[in-house]
Amino acid sequence: MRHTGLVIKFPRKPHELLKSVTPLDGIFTLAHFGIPDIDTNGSMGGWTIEVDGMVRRPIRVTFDELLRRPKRTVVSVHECAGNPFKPKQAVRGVANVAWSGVDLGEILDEAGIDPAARFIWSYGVDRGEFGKVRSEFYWKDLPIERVAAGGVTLAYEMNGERLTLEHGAPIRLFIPGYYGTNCVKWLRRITVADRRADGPLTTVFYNDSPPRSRTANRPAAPRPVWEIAPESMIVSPAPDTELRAGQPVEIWGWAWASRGVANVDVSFDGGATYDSAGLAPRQNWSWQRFSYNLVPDVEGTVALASRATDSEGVTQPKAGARNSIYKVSVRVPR
Ligand SMILES: Nc1nc2c(c(=O)[nH]1)N[C@H]1C(S)=C(S)[C@@H](COP(=O)(O)O)O[C@H]1N2
Ligand SMILES: [Mo]
Repeated sequence: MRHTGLVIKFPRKPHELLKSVTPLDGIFTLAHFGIPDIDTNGSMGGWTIEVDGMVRRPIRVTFDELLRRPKRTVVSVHECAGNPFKPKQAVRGVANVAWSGVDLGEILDEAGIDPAARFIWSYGVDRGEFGKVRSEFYWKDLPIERVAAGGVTLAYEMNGERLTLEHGAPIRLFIPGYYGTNCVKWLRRITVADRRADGPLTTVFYNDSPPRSRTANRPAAPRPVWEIAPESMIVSPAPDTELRAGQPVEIWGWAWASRGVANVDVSFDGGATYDSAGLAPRQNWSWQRFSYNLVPDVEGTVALASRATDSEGVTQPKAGARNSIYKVSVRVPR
């Protein structure tokens, strides 16, 4: 390993995420065991990905072969679920990225999936200790239906540039609508299985406790940290901006959710009351711009907040969740 131990490059602040597609130098990075020692100066053309498990015909694809296949691009939100030991903490490590590569579904079709298969496991080459648990690989899973729904990519480009080592060169998995933790970097192997992956990253870490139920006589199963919950962020005005009473100002930001955002509400009293904002439709799996024209009519400190609701009516909690409502306080001097 080139750097061992947890590597974190912190995300930009919400008010710095001004562009719809986040420039590469503004994208956060996370690696649990460090950055593996891969020679990215060479061509890496011989890097192979094994496809095995419940398939008719196990195959291996080299990086060179992937480059010759049809290139697909998907613009999608990329969000870190945050510290697995603090699942209720909102970290807001998020970016919007154009991912290019080969559709995983096309590769799996060639291998031929056994009808009894239910999950896709993916392995990175990195290994090490995280949270006092040793892992032989970074390995994760996703339900097979998610691949069928489209957009799941063996990605080798971000924003039209070859992947850098920290982001998973030469190839990583990208699953639009799923938290970053599932998007395995330095991808080496795809295994088709009939059960969830059995490594620490899918059993010990990254499972949310089930919602409490007083009626169930059996504890509900924990929920894998897969789909991105509805979330929104005010980009402008930035915290502590001085607004002028009577002067119109645009409150705008980004909203996203695995299923797409249906509406965004904005509050000027710290979340006590809300008014509906304008919302752009979703393109691809991208985040969506919301906007509200405010004419400040009170003086003092104003707590702005935004709240996204997805297409099934699920909305952001006030506090105590990774997708808690984000507030920005601004000043209206007298
Ligand atoms: N192989 C491997 N893949 C990984 C990780 C890792 O530690 N090892 N971390 C995951 C987590 S938690 C996140 S949030 C994303 C971060 O991707 P990025 O560094 O390209 O932004 O990678 C994911 N894929
Ligand atoms: Mo993450």
